[in-house]
Amino acid sequence: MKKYTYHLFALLGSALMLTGCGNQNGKSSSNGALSSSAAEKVYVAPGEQDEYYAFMSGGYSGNLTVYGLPSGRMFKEIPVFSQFPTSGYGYSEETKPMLETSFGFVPWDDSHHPDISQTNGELDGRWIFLNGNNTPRIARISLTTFETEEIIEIPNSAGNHSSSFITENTEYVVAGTRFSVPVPQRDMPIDEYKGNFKGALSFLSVDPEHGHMDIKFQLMMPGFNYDLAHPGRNQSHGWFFFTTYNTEEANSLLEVNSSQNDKDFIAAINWKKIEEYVNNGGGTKMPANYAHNIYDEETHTATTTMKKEVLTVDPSDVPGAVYFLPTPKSPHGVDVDPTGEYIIGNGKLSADLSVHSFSKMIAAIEAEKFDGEAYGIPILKFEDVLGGTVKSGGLGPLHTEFDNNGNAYTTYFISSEVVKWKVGTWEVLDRKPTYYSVGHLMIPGGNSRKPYGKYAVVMNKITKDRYLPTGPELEHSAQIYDISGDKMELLYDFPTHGEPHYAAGIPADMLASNSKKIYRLDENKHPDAVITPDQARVERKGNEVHIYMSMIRSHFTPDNIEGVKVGDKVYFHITNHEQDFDVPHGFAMMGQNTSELLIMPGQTKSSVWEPKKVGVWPFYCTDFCSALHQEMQGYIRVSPADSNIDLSWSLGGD
Ligand code: K7E
Ligand code: CUA
Repeated sequence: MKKYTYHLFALLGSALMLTGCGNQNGKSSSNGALSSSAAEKVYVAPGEQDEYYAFMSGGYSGNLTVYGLPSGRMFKEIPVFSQFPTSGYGYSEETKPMLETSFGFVPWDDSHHPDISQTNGELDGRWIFLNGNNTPRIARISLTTFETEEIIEIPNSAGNHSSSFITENTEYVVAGTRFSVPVPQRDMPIDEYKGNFKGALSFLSVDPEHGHMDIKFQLMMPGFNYDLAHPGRNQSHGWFFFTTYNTEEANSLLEVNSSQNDKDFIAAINWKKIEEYVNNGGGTKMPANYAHNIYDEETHTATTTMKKEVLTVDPSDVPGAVYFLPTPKSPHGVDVDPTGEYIIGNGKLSADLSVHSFSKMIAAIEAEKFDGEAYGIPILKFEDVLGGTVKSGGLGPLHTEFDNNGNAYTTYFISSEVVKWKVGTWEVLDRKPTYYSVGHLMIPGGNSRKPYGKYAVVMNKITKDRYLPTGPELEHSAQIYDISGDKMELLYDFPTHGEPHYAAGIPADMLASNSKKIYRLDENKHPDAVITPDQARVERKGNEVHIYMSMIRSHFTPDNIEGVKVGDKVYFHITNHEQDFDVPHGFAMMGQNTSELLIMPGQTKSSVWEPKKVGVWPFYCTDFCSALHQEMQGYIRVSPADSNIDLSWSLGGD
């Protein structure tokens, strides 16, 4: 109670300080002088649940975090591209293949842009996709298990940043390269970049039933940097828009050399046209080598397939498929409004936002009004495609999202604010500071046909004084605004994990009821599962020892094992026999060069241990599972390599 009162005071204080007045809605509070409308709006009482899920990318954590809105409470960190000892992801034998690439095992990445699957341009809550920037990969995460189910590597790509955005019916998830590179990769002088490097924009088809991804084609674009992307929707469905910078094709000191041109481009890609071309046998198959990793929910096991070929398309072979829209000045984000008519280029070195009109673009294309070409790709005239300009007075626009009332919200990194403006009249309606230096913002459904415009969350790059200091390294900070009224109202600050770039939000009721509770033991198809008591055993195969073990409150079967020798490779295959929601058990072996495993009810996981020292070594359960959790333990006796002690084990009771 004391804590709660303190919390309210703190909220009240910050709300007063930042908005300048307390009860701006005139909504009288039941708690008298102690509460503010801001505090009430984010307060989710004990036992109550949030209205929205928010999925935030982890940036350099490589993962995805799940938050509740409006409370800002973090529910889960979903490991995606990084090994994660909390669950054993990337450490267990079943999940190690998820992190395989053509470079071998890469247990980390830099994740920026989550995007939730859509049907008819509306969120459908099946999957969420996430990009790995560094070693180009796209992941698909199930929104029933909240686990990573698939990761596909993107060949010919480097800095997979204009990713992972999806089309209106999740036909494709798109992966665009940030860095152009030699294609195929080869040993060549860097100063021969211009004209020789290529920028691959990959379109990955998504199987509508299982979500499995496959690279349908790669469009081999000129050697620019492809920064961000968004799909067309409604009338512009069938098109995809990518921002570019460094159209100068500079290869050093880009800070200066890539800002020479007054305008860079937004590339407009008619993917339907290219799809048709490819379906009719167009494109060139190119040798490639990339990993496709799929996690099977029935066997709880991932497998890696190395793929050897990719279909490439030269844009000049498909007339009418690609155009360039001049956009000032080194644009970063590109965002499409819910109607699909307006394409907003956020020129990070300009003060104004240039809004392109899709219908004007089509008219200019039909009239063939071009202003030259670049590498055979027609350039449209800036004035012909300009739908409007937002003169906001802000500096450094990065990203825009939309509400369901025809308003847009743009973040300004340099002036550290979020600006609300009217789509169509370009009139600035409101502006609020952010703390500090905002990157993306997120409105649930705010990049779909159907935004849920109640809250906006901004994700900031700099934290400084927002929280108690924690040494030089601070977590990043997000702010949540109520955007349901005419003016935005700052409600709350909350720390985020890693560096969230973009995020995706969805109404809680679209996911909560589908969330999986347990894995059914009778559906467990793991080849090493222990389903019946007689399957608990230990087997030696040469110098491999396989321990088939079950776990239930509060013991392991078997628990004591003898006959293991130094130099053996010991595999633990462990099945959790619980069939109750939220009763995981853990497993940790002393001296093992991996992490613990956290095993969900009905699930089987394996880990490997190479004992290096003679002795009797304990293992134990890492998750406090019952009053007798501390009793959930066992021993393994490790004998010298040349010992002749037979394998034996106890099944309890002896
Ligand atoms: Cu602007 Cu990677 Cu989308 Cu960071 S990106 S903010
Ligand atoms: Cu099982 Cu603790």
